[in-house]
Amino acid sequence: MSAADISSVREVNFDGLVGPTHNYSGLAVGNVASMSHGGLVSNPKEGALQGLLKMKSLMDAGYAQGVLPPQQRPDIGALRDLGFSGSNSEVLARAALEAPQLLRAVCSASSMWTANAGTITPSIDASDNRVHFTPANLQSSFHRYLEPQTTGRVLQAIFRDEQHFAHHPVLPATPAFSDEGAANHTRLCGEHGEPGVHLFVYGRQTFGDVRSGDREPQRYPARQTLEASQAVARQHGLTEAQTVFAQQHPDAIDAGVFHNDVIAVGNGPVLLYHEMAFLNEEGTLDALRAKMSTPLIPVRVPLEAVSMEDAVASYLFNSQLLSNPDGTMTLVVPGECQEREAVWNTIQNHLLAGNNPISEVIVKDVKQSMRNGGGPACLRLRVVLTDAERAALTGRVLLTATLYDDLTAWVNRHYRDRLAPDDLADPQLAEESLTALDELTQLLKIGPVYPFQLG
Ligand code: SUG
Repeated sequence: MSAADISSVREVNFDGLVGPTHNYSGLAVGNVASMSHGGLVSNPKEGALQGLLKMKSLMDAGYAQGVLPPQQRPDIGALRDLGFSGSNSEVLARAALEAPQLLRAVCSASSMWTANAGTITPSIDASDNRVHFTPANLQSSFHRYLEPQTTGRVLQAIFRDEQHFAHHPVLPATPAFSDEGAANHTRLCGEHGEPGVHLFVYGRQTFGDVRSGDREPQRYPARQTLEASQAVARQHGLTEAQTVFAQQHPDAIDAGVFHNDVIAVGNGPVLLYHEMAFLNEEGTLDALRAKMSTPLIPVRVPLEAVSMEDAVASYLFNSQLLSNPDGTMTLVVPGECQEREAVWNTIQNHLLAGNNPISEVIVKDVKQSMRNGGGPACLRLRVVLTDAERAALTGRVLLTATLYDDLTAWVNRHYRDRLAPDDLADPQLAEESLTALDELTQLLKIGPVYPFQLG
């Protein structure tokens, strides 16, 4: 690629829209926020508007912003597969009575966290010069296992042009290949248009050498396996020289770090991470240094500056780290970082004042999502695209002022501002959700991506 081509390459952050059934059901084991907020009343309208505002302000600041639709919930088809029958209202009523935990699972709006939608390899790193996609199987939890089929359809609808985009199958949805997508994958490079090294972080290993028990988490599940990460790298044609596989620190998982993006974030040559992120910190950095063609800029936050409790509660590391044209970087942090003194001090005195490209901090309120354990970085899927690839996208998915206005009006028209766990069996909610998504597919011009079931 010529210098001009390299600079035409941009990272597009595709944020997931918060769906109309966004609620607090405490479904995610090992995710402290989700577990502790189960049972609260949610505000789906506020959640969706908070997400849209985040997208709008980043677009206004000059960053390329995309949007991905939510999935159809409640997933009545999943309840039918589990033996509930009758009309849609009957299915919902029976599930509410006989298996309320299943009803809650099929109502989760978890597809908003698009960092778990899949793993993406930019064309610059692929031998066939196409962008590669693998939807994550999310088999660790039932409510998220319901996502990959529709995720695959959405990705294939938007990234449809076969000349530019290649889609791979979801990995086998079994514990050995447990995959949670880009939340455990970081691409390190010079500029986005230069070749990158792919850091895959996993929590456990299934085959091969048996690891001693104390090197795996004891309290909470490890959601990513080495075997899954290796399979994704293989699908995308990434070579040994382009990949580093590192084990996440098991103590971090046990402290509530259920994805690597809760304890580390990378962008360009910068890797911002907490001391407890990797089991073998030095080995991981050395492996990256050996493979990268540009010097790695590690920004390490020690335990004495930010405790694990502060890291998990504030989601400091679930920030978006964005490149600016002048070579500096902007860190987009959730509002919760301001509420913890140690975290805020670290941002001011260590990150901003330190010898690294981070020169600005933007604070965003995504509280509705945060209460379910989803910060700014969970809400976005990064796709590095050339000019030609951006031009080849299908649908109206790159945010503009008009699309923002349309989406905001759409949310205001269709979303409730109050949803309690007991409301989930309301057949009216299912109808509202369906009507909203039907309209959304027309608004985004992405064609039929939902397996719509009407009553
Ligand atoms: O998988 N929460 C999600 C949060 C995902 C955050 N993503 C990243 N770190 N990239 C999860 O734990 C809670 C849903 C509920 O309880 O309804 C939930 O699934």
